[in-house]
Amino acid sequence: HHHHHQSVGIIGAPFSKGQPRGGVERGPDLIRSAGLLQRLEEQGCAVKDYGNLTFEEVVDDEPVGRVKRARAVGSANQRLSEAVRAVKKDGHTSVMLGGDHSLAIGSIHGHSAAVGELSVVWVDAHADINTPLTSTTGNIHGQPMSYLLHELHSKIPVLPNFSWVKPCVSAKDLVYIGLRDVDPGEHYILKLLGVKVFSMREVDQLGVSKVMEQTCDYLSAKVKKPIHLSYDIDAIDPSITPATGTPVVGGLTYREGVYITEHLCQTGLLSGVDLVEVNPLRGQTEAEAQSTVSTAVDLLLGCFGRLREGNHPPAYALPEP
Ligand code: 6HN
Ligand code: MN
Ligand code: MN
Ligand code: MN
Repeated sequence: HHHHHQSVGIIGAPFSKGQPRGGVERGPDLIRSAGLLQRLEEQGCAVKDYGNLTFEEVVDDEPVGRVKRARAVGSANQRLSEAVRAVKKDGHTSVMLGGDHSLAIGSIHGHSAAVGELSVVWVDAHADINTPLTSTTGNIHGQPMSYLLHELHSKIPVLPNFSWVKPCVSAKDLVYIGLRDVDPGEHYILKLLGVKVFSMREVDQLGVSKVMEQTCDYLSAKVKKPIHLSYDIDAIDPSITPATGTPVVGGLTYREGVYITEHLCQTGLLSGVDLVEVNPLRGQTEAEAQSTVSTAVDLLLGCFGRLREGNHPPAYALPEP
């Protein structure tokens, strides 16, 4: 039985400066407009909306080496970290609606600051583990995991507005699912640190149910840590979720994508969730933007108890004639 009836605390993070494309800052409001809160309540969750964060204007945010807009990204994530920490202290499962994936820095940092050591499940076409020095694009949304891992601490240069970031995740507590566009430096890091990776090849080979079984066996081998799920919408195949900044062919089906959330929900360990990189301006048509947003909503509903077989409230009683 898996009726956890969790309480969910939602934080909107309309931020796009971890990458160059405008529009991703509209994600939080679009996902809310598609009915996320009502539908979570209908399936028995207590929901508190903490609203959207506001971010300070940063002037003269010149590149630091190759890294773009470090000051803005550092400062936004510091705010987000405090906000997620507060949501966790209030007793909710945190849901961070992005925004671009650089926001995982603050979301995971704040989550860990509140609850201690975490398991991280990163569902993405990309590994987002470039260091500022391996990145070829300079976009921080391709780098967040590098700032968070203890094992990479000595490889991270000092960046303005990043001094608050303390590594808080161990490589053995991280699992990737859905990878299919990994840079050479990232691939080297994944091998060097022995990170558990289920790329699309393993999804093909094993099927999503074995991938999730092995993910959870691996993560709970020693102690069961709270799980942080960082879900990049570009993990899903762009035929379903085209409205995103860095689409990659050959992704998860809608059903595989939802299955991942259902399985993690049933562990009872899901403690924080990110849903990032929904960018309505990257859709060719209104319908493409809509299918991307509605898939994002369905992934979040799956995280909080929605079952495809159907659900009913615990107190449901048949009407008497
Ligand atoms: N994302 N590996 C590329 C880079 O710029 O470092 C792509 C990153 C994509 C990031 O989708 O969150
Ligand atoms: Mn029950
Ligand atoms: Mn991605
Ligand atoms: Mn990503």
